[in-house]
Amino acid sequence: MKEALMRIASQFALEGTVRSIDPLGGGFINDTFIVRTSDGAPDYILQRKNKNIFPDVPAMMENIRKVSEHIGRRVAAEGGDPRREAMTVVPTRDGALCHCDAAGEYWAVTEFIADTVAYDKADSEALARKGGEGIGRFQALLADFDEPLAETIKGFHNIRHRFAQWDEALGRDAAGRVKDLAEEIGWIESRREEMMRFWELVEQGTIPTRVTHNDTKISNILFDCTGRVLCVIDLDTVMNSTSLNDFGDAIRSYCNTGAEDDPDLDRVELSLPMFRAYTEGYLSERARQLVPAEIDRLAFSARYITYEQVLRFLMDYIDGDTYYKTAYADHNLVRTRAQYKLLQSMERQAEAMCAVVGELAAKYR
Ligand code: GN1
Ligand code: MG
Repeated sequence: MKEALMRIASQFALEGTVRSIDPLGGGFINDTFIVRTSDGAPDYILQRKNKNIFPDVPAMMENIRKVSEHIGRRVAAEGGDPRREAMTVVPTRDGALCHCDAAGEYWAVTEFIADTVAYDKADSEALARKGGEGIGRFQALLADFDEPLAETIKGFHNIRHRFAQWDEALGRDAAGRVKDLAEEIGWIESRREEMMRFWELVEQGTIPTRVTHNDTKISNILFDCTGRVLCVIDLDTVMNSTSLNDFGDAIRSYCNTGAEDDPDLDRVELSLPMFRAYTEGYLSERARQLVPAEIDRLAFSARYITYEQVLRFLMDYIDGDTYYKTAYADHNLVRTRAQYKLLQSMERQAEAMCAVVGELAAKYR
């Protein structure tokens, strides 16, 4: 393994001499390694990209390069350090953005940003506010990005596309589980129209399409040692969609008082103080650039993304657990129920969430 990794690393235009390569983090999708070098050169992140999830890795890397270079230029223009406040994609010695090995696996390298702090969970309002500022700033830095981006996962947060997959999954009933899921399937079907109405606003252009990150959990933000947001990482799913999805997915992960897969549903609620904190951070960076149609649906977007997550977990359960890694037999069903509990909590607090958005949007306009 070690030698194989060394051989792969040697394909890339790294500075210095490679000292060691070790596994890093516990991502669900890619395999990640840290490459340590000597001679004062930077260290690097080496990743095997999951080609089952990302069918076109070169196109994905091209997205990441374009977006990172754009952020880097904006940071430099503001007097910041693009090597710390933006990702840097390191090409292969032939100038390609990824390397395909003999087994057909795709590898890519970015510079490691040293002396940073990252969090697994947003456990305070102060941190939630900073996370909101981080994603708000990320979107703001990309507001003038006008190059085409590849759609690396088709219809990722497009509920019309998800319903087409859903209908197929129900028809296939690959694992023979549909007969036991009448109640859970009803959760999806009873909200189908409401969700389509939101998505039609995106399709009609009433809600604009922008550059979106699509995985806005707190662990994808690097902070510096003083606690300042430095850089948003994990750009694998950068695409064009509505910024509301990035907001909604952050709320889904930051504001849940329980775990995403909490077996104890009493622990799962939407925390309104955390919602306020994230929203305040986000709108402090973004309120002036959003159109009224976006502000008006900001609170709803949290329900939209949480609903989509219920659908995706349940669909994977129906398919026989082929997409998400699972830790035990009914994991996807437990995740489905926990996310549904969160959705219900958001529905109950919908009015209060809208009031928070209204108040903070007025404050930062
Ligand atoms: C996947 O593995 P992770 O946490 O980066 C998924 C997200 C889901 C999330 C649910 C490419 O992300 O969309 O919200 O699991 N990413 C992909 O935990 O499908
Ligand atoms: Mg991710």
